[in-house]
Amino acid sequence: MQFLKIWVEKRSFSPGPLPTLRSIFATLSFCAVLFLVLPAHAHVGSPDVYTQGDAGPYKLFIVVRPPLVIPGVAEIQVRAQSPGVESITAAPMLLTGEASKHPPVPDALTRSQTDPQMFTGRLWIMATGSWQVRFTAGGTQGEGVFSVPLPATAQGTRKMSWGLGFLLGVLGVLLVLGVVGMIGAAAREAQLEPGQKVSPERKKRAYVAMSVTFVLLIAAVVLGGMWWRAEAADYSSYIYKPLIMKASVQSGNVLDLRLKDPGWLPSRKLDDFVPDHNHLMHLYAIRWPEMDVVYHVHPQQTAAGDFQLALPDMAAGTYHLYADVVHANGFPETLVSTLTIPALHGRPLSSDDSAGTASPIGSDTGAIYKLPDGYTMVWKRPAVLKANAAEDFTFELLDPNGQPPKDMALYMGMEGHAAFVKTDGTVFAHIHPTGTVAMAALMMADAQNPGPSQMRMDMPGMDMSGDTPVSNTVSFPYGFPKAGSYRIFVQMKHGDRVETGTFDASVQ
Ligand SMILES: [Cu+2]
Repeated sequence: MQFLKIWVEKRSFSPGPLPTLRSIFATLSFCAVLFLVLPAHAHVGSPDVYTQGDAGPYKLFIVVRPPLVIPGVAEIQVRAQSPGVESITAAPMLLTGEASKHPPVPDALTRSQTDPQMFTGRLWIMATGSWQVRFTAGGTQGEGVFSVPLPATAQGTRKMSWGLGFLLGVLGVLLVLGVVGMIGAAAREAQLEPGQKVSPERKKRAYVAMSVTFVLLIAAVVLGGMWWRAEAADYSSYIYKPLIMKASVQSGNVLDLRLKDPGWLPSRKLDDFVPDHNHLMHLYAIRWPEMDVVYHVHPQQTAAGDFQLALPDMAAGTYHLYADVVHANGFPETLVSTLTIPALHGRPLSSDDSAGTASPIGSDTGAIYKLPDGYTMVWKRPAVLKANAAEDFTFELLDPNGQPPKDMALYMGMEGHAAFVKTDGTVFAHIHPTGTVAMAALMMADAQNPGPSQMRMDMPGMDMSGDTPVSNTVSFPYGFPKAGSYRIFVQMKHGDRVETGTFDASVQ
């Protein structure tokens, strides 16, 4: 199991030579008010984990909102979708390595007074790395366990607001002047009897004391500023930076994707990817800005940090590329690039590769999407879509007679795949019936759970056996990270054909 190396980096807040100052810095950084949001790992701009799965006999819908800074507090919401759940506990631990074998004492989640199916809690995540949260549900049908992978990284630096900075600045100046004044008064008058006059000698002594104090205080402020900036620079080197991906088309219409590490955790590698639902890399190419052509293809690794793909026929234009990979420790990343190409005549689509076309964004596609072969895909669309609200996005595929197709099939082991993409390009999330978690990471977490594997035939939308008939309805647990316009690409398979439905969503 040597390849299952962990990366956990002790952050600068771990005990160091200046524990007190460091803890003050940590506290201040939590208290600051504004923050900058930078790219999030696993998906783009969509760090929250939405997932559903079975803890033994109980079906759970889980939302984990990771902290913006590490160490930090992850917010947890669990909705029990089965009756009989009486208690849920949660324990954070690493996904791989020795530490994953020694779970900490779990925290009990709080059951809502008004909604007994709802449980909430908060968990400290102490270090950057590939984590999991192990949920144990207890109730009338006994106990069950479900573990959720949680990639934890510092995603940004909190910035102090102008108002708070100004207020603290004024208070600081008052503090310096106050101390100088007090030292001056002490040197001048402390040893005088009441009513005695101050001699010129004492006045002189007071001026000297005040000058020395002022110089010392200014030196302290300057040195403190230098220390603060050094700490901030040290911390910012731990803020997550995705691998850089450079895309080019080589002779023979071969797409070449070259990965480069911009520097982040020294332990991140370019050659430790593991397959996630059959492939090392899942690449979505979306024509931009129209978002009217989408490819879901699977480049092959040709060397460490190099992926290649013989391109299919492609329409001319600029494409946004989103490539999902998973490291050996279960840490997923989405790599982003753009590519501008003339019309290409390539190979026919084969294997798990698929493509779809739609009308350009701006013309709402509605809730019923008519596919070119007479089939339709229907979105059971809620009346209102709200940012950060956990939702089951449910889609149904119907044949030209409006009936469930008789030849429904799994597409890469699952009932469906969906990509949620914000029209301004700031959000991309590749989702499955199990939610936002990477399948490879979910399987690693599941393998460690006590008792029988939860990765069974009734895992939402998954069937490894191929025996059970595949449903023509698929649900994706997800929540839009912010308000705005999104396009959702949904893929389902019948026979040999992968259907790509396109839906537009306006989120409040
Ligand atoms: Cu997928």
